[in-house]
Amino acid sequence: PTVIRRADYTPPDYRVDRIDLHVDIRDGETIVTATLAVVGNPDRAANAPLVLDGQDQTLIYLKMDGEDVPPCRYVVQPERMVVEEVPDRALLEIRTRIHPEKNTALEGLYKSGSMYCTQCEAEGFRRIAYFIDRPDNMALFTTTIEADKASCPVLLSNGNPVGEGDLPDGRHWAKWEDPFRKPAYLFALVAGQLAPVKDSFVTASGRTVDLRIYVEPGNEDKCGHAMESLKKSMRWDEEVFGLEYDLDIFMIVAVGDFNMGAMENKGLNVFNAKYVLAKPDTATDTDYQLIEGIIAHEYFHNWTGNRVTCRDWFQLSLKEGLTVFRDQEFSADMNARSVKRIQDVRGLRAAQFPEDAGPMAHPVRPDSYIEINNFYTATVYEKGAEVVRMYHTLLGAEGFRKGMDLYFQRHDGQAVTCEDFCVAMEDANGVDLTQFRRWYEQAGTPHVTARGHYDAAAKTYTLTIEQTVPPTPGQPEKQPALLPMAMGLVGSVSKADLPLQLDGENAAQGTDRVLRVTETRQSFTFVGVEEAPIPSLFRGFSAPVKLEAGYSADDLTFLMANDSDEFNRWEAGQALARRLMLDMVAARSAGREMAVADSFVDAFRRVLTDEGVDPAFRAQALALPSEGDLGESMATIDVDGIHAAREHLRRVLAERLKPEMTTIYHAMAVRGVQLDGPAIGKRALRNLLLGYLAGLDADGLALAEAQFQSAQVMTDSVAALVCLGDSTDAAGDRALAAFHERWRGNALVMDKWFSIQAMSKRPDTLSRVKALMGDPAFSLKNPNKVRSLLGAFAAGNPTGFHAADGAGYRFIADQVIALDSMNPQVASRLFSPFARWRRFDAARQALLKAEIERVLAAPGLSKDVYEIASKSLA
Ligand code: HT7
Ligand code: ZN
Repeated sequence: PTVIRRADYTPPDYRVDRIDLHVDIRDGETIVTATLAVVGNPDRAANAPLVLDGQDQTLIYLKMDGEDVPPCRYVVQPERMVVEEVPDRALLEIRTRIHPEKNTALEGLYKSGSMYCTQCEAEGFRRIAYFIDRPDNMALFTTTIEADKASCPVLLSNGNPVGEGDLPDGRHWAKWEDPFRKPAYLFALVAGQLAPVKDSFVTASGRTVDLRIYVEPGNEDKCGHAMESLKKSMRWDEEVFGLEYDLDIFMIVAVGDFNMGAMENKGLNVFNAKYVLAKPDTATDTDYQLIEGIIAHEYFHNWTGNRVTCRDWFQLSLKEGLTVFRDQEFSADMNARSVKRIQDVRGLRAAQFPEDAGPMAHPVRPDSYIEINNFYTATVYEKGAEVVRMYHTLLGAEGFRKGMDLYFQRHDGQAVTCEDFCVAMEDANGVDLTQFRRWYEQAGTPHVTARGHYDAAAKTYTLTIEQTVPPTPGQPEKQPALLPMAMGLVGSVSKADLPLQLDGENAAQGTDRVLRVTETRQSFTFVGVEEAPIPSLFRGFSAPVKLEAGYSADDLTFLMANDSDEFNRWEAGQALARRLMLDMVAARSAGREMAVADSFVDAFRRVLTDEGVDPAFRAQALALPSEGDLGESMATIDVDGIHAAREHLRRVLAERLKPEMTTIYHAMAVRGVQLDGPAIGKRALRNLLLGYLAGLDADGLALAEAQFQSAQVMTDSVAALVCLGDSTDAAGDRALAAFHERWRGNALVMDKWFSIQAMSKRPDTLSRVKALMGDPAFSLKNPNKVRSLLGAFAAGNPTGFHAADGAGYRFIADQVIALDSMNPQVASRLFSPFARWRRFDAARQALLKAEIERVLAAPGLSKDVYEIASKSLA
């Protein structure tokens, strides 16, 4: 397969200025007639042909300026059509036949249930019509949809509705016009039996926007939260960034079959139903928060992505990193800020750090790809958001806003680059960000060590920071990154933040400041330091680095209790727990007892019982680092050792703190159905404690069974079912059967039932997962089902997937091969855990490698899976 390189970017020889689409949907086939107004680039070579992207279409005819184009002037290849002798301006009319009913890849036009819908990012439009399908071709679109009126009463596309009417034979049509130029990846079309939930929003300038959420009839009562989230997002973007919505109508459609979470098509967002539909008895608190965040994310794309888009797909983080940062800030403003930050950093560490340390490591702005769908990664999204956050940290909220304003002023209506964004930030603030650009260029998570020295006589404190960026594929040598380090010094006696005055400064500048770390080794000397401090570094996780600060266990316990930065209080607790568990893993592997220090239990007790601390924060602080997190800290991941150590520590904590845990479990009960922040926080703490207690003894399991039976909200039901599903007691199967009986008609709730079983700690989980594939609710064709059963097993059940006999590997590799011919995007994601094969012991490495080789040898392998497999072995 061809490697596409960023360095090879050239402007296109032609552009499509306008496209008039006519989509005639019939049972079994759809006829697409596209009229393209094509304009030649004056700089093109004299004989440059017009190359239109297109695949999986049958050409019916091709006309230019009203005349049939003779066959000698064009050639149709599997992925393009090449037309010779196209003048500077031409009107092409291209009619093709496509088969949405047979489209299992869910790219382009496909059927989800009885509904027709589209997914065009990144390169799906070329499966609908021949076109210049690259993001720097921004065209004006009009779309006419024609379909059977009874089976497809609702016909939607981008922009504003401009006409509709009836046709003979029970058919009808609707025409949509989008006044904003856009790349083809933002095109959307929906046709089907859909029920609208309607509302409206008055913009800051007084325009009324119609808001509609379209769902399958019967689901109208599950849209309230999505609609409220949309209105909050619209207001927030006006207030924080001065950005107003620009069309008269904004629509969201929920579909059951979708490769990702949602898609920001102009004026017509298409969503995985999982991120729209919610009622307290069907959706968990986490689902509610995800819906709020994803609705916001897609809405925010209207400016960061749609009005200003990417020049090419290497610039993907321009829109995704920025929009993730915006949705994170929105959610932080709507909920508890530090808890949101903790959740985001947990996510970054769980997915992005391993990616950055493996064979698929790539910069935030990648240099090459084989299949762009493989680059919708944690690096482009989440590390990209950290990069945007660092501008915010370095320039301050005001400076960042100035940069954003200038970015829109310069680039509205354009397809631009990450460099353009950086230049706007520089110019608006009069700063030089040359070194900062390394964050776009270099892959790999910087490793930072910090050491401090207090001179009591001179009252100085010297902090020495060293950084290295590890080598990654294709990048053996790295330069130091610019690290904004938010920090403070906590007095060891006063337990308060000390004034911060650097040597050479006239006066202290507050007690919390951002230092710019620019060198491989750099020292900062603070003067007037009246007492020995414990440094609190990278507060709020101000740069995406791995920090080793040489803290003693006492230092960490001190910071857990006294750091004024809530994020770093949490961080200190995690570091303490991580250190303890890694010691336990080492002890186990040396044949020694896994000892748990009393001081750790005491520190845990103090957080648990501190009623002055918000329950949501306590829940975060008392959740031990995950097995994946611990593995990241080991040279060779000891799967069984990590599991044994973590489970042992959970049991010891539950044993030693059972009375306190039980009391607080009951005290955190929430009456009835309450969905506000405090109720969510209480449930989070209560359910965390239920996990500890249910893993301990019969009393705990009884609590779980009682909670399962009386639960009034899905959060409590699922939390109890997770505990019961982990147990081999008959109560587990009873609860799973009862849940199935109650919810088997609800696809989204059944996803939870599949996931809980796939991630179960039971020893027979693999055989149960295999059996579940035969459940009538399961289908390999539905991405949500694949993710909830197979994805949850492969990525969320370390001991099951990494079983020493390799049975987990064989099973998932079989499913990847089966899935690849249907849906390469989903197959490739399911396959990704194999990429980390070199991180495990020799026996597992051999087993994993053999499966990667088997997948690579599968006939007709997609580019998607090929890229992951071949890069993993390189
Ligand atoms: N921009 C959207 C990405 C997306 C996507 C990409 C590839 C294949 C299918 C897809 N569905 C959605 C979603 C977002 O980041 O907002
Ligand atoms: Zn996005």
